Amino acid sequence: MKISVIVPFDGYYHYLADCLESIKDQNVDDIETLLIIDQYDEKINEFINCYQKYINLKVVLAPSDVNVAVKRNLGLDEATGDYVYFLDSDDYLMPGVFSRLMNKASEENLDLVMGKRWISWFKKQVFETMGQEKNEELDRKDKDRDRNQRFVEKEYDNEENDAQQKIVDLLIRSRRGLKNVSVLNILIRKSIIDEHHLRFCENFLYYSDLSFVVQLAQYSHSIDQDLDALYVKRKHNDPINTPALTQIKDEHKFDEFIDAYLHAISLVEKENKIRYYLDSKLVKYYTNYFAKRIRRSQNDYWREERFATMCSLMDDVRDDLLKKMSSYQRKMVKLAKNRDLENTKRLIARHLAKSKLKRILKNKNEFNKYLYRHKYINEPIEKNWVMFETFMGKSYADSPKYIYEYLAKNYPGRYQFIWVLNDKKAKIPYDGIIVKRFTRRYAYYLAKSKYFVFNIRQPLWFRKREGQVFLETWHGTPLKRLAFDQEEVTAASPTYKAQFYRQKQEWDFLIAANKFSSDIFKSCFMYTNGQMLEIGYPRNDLLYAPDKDEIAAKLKKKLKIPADKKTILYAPTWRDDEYYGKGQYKFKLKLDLELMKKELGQDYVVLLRTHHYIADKIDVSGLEDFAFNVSKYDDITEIYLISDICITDYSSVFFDFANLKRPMLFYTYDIDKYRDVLRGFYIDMEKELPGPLVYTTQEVVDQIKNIDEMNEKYAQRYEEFYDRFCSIDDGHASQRAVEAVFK
Ligand code: C2G
Repeated sequence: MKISVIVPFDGYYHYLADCLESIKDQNVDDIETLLIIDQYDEKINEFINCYQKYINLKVVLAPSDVNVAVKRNLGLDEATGDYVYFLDSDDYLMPGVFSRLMNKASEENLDLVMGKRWISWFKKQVFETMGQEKNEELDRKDKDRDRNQRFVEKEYDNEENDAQQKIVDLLIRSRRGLKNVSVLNILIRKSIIDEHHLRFCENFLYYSDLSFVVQLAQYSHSIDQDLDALYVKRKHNDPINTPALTQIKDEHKFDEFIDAYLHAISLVEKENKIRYYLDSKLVKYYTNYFAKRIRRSQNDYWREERFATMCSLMDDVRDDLLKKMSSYQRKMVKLAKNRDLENTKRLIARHLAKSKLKRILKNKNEFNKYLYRHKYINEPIEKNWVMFETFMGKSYADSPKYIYEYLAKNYPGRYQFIWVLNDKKAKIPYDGIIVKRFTRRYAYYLAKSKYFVFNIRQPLWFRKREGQVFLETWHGTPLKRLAFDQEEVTAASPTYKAQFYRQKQEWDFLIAANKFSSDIFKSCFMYTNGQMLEIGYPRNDLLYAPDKDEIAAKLKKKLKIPADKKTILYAPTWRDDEYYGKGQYKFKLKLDLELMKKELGQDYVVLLRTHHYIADKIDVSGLEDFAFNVSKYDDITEIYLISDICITDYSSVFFDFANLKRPMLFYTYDIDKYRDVLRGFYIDMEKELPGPLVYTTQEVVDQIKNIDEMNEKYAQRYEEFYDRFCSIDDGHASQRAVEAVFK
């Protein structure tokens, strides 16, 4: 039994490797892969040459710039298998898909065998290393997940009628909305396609699957599903630069959607159950999605021509279908049949208000957002209010702290300061008002302050008003690839590129500590809208303070660190793929503290400092006189002052610590994964860092025991590193920031 796998290539090369690799991993002989491309170029040739060694890969050249439907049809023209299978070039398969589907098809002599679709943001390598448990958790959370389960568990008998019901259930009914009716991950008996001359409708760019699937449902006689045959449908996490078809915002999509629906229903009798489910999905589309457009769209087109179109479609909705709908849906259809726009608008407003109220009552933050949007934002902006936030209100630290102190000291009485701090008992100098993040007062100050000094991104629901000024300080010179420079986002918030794009547009000023950062920020944040302040880091001003030694001595005392011991700071960063949830990352200490104490305890103590994303607590019990957990201490810059040596990994910590010209080591036990799978770096760590990369605690110990040798070895590199990354810092960056922003 032979399968023809039809892969229309969409031009995004970095997805293609996973796709072809996953076909190779299937380890099934009788497969031909038809890759339909619209041009030969060097890159595609490379792929072809590489994969032709492993799989039976045939390339079909399509005319340039044709849509998916044309490409799939070309694939069908060339297919010689007993079954065909559609796989998109940006998706990939888990091992065993073909053998599972083929076994089922041949054992039960089926026309169609479906697998399961699993929606994921992650590339193959990451998805595979996440483990079954994590994937299942993601699957449960994913709203778009395949809902076939309940139909698979449903009992069907073998009567023709029931077989037909099962086909319609699995192919159409189980999909969320008409737009998700799809040919993907189905083994399709080729003779059905040939006998009925099935082809994709080439007029459609976005919705060509619908009528093809409707015809499959009509002409097939048997179907089954194997939920272990996993097809990973990849969401693109850069909808700005590499959008998937579903992410493209196109004014004509609606018209095509309606045309595709009309085409699909023209293929079936009015009484056919396929029509029933298509209509049921159309009513849901109208009442759930289209209704919002009637209410909210700036464009009257939705209330005029498009409303008229929907009304005429609602005329044909059958009464037996309406009986199964909710009362809101029934009323909507009735009003549409009467062409009553005014009452439709009222009904939608009531319906949306009700669901909003439910949301608000469930969650206090929602109410605060509501006040922000509907009340506070209409009040005047207070032109001397300045709002500061670092690390989501977790600490009084980083550049906003130093800018605040400079402003408060040098312009007494001129400004009203608001600090976002989640700890109500926090104490800060000068007379800043403290507000907790996402509270009602937070929403109030967010709407009315004139100035903002934040070191991470602003909340997604913030809308900068005319007259407000946003200074983004960011929080480190970039080592790890960021935002749009990241090929893939592996972290817990994969939508972050799309969010970033909108948020960075509100930044009037962005601080870069050095030229290296400003060059990178332009590309990684696509930051061209505001003003780059290449002025050094305000947070590093303290490292040049004339009284820094006294400050250090006081802090050492306050933290009860023995004055006669030297200190080793260990400040690692977080790992993108190891998390409990958004902003809640795992961390397992890989330094052997017992060994360090045994070998170095005579002269040194260790300060342990986890990144603010880390939810795990480090256990130092039994080693209290050697290891001090300083993770809760607000400002790491102050900690630098009391650290004689710094051990870090891929954290921007080292760019700042280098200002002190003290020794550094890089404990990079997982560098290959971090660099090659998770992030990628902007510099070559092996060649450019001002200290050794070490991989075991023993190596850490050895380097520290021979610290003079190490310093000598890296002296030249340290100088170069300092010149490149620290030379603007001189203790006056806060002043420069204030002069640029608060003119
Ligand atoms: N930090 C800290 N303790 C750590 C690690 C980091 O206090 N153990 C602080 C430092 O000020 C550091 C900042 O958090 O500069 C950012 O941390 P990174 O480890 O560099 O990671 P990330 O938050 O991903 O920011 O351009 C910089 C990047 O965005 C990195």
